[in-house]
Amino acid sequence: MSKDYRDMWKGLGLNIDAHDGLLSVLTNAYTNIYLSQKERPKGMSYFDFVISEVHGLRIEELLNAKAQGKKIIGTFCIFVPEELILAVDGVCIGLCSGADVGSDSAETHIPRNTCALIKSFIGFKLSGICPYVETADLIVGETTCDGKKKAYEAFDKITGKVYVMEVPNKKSESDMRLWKQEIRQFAEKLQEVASRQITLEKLREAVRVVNEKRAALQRLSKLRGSAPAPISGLDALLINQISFFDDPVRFTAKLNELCDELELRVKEGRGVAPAGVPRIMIAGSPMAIPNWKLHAVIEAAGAVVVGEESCVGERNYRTLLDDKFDSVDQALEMIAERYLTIDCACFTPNDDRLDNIISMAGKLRADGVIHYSLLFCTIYMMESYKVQTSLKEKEIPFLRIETDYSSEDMGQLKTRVEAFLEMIKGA
Ligand code: BJ8
Repeated sequence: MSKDYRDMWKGLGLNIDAHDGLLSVLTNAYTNIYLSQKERPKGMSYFDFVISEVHGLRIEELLNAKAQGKKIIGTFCIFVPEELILAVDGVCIGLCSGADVGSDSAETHIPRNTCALIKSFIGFKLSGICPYVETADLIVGETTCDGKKKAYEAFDKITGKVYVMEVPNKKSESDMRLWKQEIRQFAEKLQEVASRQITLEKLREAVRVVNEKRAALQRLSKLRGSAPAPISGLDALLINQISFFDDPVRFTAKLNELCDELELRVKEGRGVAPAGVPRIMIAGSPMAIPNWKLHAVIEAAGAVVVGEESCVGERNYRTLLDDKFDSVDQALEMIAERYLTIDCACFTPNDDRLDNIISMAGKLRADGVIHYSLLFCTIYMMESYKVQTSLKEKEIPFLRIETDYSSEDMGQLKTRVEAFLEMIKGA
């Protein structure tokens, strides 16, 4: 970290000893998993810097933004439209939920058999180690899975900042009506919290910024389809994770610079792993920062991860927002329509997701798909059976993994992944 931020953390009410412990674990994990990689693109140095300052400079930036009257809006789901947050001059931050932190305290509010992502965001808050939660003016939840829906009640009790958007579970006309209403209400809530009006001009600018960020992420995804892969899955995952909390304009510029470098690599036929190593695509539950577990196991076993069919991945940037609107009302309708194309497993039926997985596996030239569900994430665990059937029809090798954030099952995971890779190599 570039300087001592202790006073800032104390001012936010963090538990300094516990926070020091977290930072030291994170630094060690990052050094072992990330900095030990070979053939990393030079452009990754910016993203390394962002991680080194994740609780430092970025928090200072958020506090400066607050001092200028801007509001910090925390989110947990890609259904929350960043465009609307930017349109009230707000800052959109994906909150911490990817580490095994404070589980025991979390279990005093929610059941033991809850997915690690939910336990993590409650655990982070109860342990007093998340500066983002403390900085946020509003935390936006959503009625996607049952676990989150109910956990937000507990989270509101603990933080007093939660607002919940109702996401329908089907995509019929009446569901669309409900969702459009939710989008309008959310826009009103934001205007009230930020004491600013959403104007057509602001909305156009916000849509441009978010579309450009998503287009840069699409560009990265397309480059990963090259053989040999020009960037590791671990690095690409990190970039996707950072896209949720970095300044969007700066992030997009840095990602485009990195993509320029990767394009050169592709032209020269240079990759992070030799051509011919198994190319694996991951599908399923989101991998919130710092959840790097499965990618680390797969790439340590000699394969390369070429894509994530996940919210921290393709599901987040697959569709850009149509920017041809002439009024705020029309824009809100188009925002609602764009977001309801998201193929989260919370929908029934959700067959678009199956088509998207097949198409993605083809574009990325994946040799196999690993379906990843967090333990107790019922919706993705359930849907993995349909994914398996569709991939089988296309003769694409498939492996189902259910895990959490602990390291207890690392040995078992390693054995299963290695056996899967051997099967692919022998096919
Ligand atoms: S759009 S995937 S970000 S809801 S892992 S908490 S689903 S039990 S995160 Fe998600 Fe939005 Fe859907 Fe994406 Fe529940 Fe599963 Fe836990 Fe999950």
